[in-house]
Amino acid sequence: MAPQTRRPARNTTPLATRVAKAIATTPVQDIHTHLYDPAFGELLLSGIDDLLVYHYLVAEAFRYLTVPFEAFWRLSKREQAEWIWQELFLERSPVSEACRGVLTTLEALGIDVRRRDLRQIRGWFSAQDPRRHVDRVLDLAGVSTVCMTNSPFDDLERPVWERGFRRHDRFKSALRIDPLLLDWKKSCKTLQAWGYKVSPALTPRTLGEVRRFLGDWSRRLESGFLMVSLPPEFTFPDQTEAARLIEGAVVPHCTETGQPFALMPGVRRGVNPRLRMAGDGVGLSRLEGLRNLCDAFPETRFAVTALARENQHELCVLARKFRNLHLFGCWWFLNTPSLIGEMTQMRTELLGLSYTPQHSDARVLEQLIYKWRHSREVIGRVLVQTYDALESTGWRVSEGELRRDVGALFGGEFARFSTPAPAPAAMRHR
Ligand code: RAT
Ligand code: ZN
Repeated sequence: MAPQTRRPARNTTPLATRVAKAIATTPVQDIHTHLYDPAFGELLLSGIDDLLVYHYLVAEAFRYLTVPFEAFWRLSKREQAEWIWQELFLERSPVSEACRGVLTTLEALGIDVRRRDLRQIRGWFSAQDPRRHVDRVLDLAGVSTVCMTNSPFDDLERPVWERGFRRHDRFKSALRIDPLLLDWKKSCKTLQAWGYKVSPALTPRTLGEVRRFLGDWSRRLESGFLMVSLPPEFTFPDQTEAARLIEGAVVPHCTETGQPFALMPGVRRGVNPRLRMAGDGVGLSRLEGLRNLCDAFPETRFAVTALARENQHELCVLARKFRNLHLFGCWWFLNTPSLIGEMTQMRTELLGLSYTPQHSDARVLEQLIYKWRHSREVIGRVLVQTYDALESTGWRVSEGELRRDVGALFGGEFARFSTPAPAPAAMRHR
């Protein structure tokens, strides 16, 4: 872009008000959720019982519950929700982030939380028209689009994709491939059953067939990118099947189709399997593997969110070295106000606006409301400090520039990163 001399007029509105306005009015493209297009029916979780049995809350309820784990799992969803409501909301104050999130959500929907009446809350949800409710929630959350996490290995969602359906234009797709990379023994058999000529040994023919599988599913989902979550020990290059499949099939597929590959390192699955989905933990990741991937495959774009707080600084430095690396979100145990604040400040200081501060990871439709409301509050606070420091140099930021910058953070920058590099002719201007 040619250099410009545009000096914004002096704006007398306080900076905090201008930032708050930009944050509140800029729609978010939520790049990682576990929500489903309404065409998936009951797979799109919604309502107070689903909000209460969220696995973040299950883990917290078991801090206090004394019953055997199995006794809880034998209950119906409704009963589990009642136990959690009793334990986390009535027996003590609901101060944790996940608890407060339920209340932020209810309050935003116009439900009076002061009554503490689960029956009345249930009544409110069952009175909603499901179709209109989806768009209303997305609008209330200030979210323009959500990206689903779609796995061909999921027996509940696969048939829906195979049958085909009319897509909701606000639900995008990412192709999730954890089983393919992390349990090749099993997924090899699954792929064989689906007609791919793969063998347990990762021969060139097998890798070619895995690419064919990825191609078929990328087309079917119209996926924007591929995703995998990884254990802390993952490294690259390596003799593990995951590393060899990434090199021989995933990276070539992503390069060929122009899709980024999102890596989510740091999850230790099943630390306490008795907690089922709530039983996963966190570990410090080795990031050399990521550095080697970025270095070896400069044409492939890697989007990364790591689960350990202690990995965040090294990741920022790595992103300064590799433009094919994009950091996103404060994932899972990091999605709490104090850590979002710390990470957003550090990322802004080290990376400017070239990252995506947050994704929601919502599993229940209405969670979009609190996850984005809470994140917007924290990101807003960090941005006020950031622009305040900037303006103390004498530099002025116009309202349009604030909107532009927030738009970049709320999805614009990820979209730019995800778009294949421009043709060389366009580079002449730089
Ligand atoms: O945050 C979560 O809900 C976790 O259970 C995981 O789904 C995690 O976000 C993931 O995508 O693996
Ligand atoms: Zn997730």
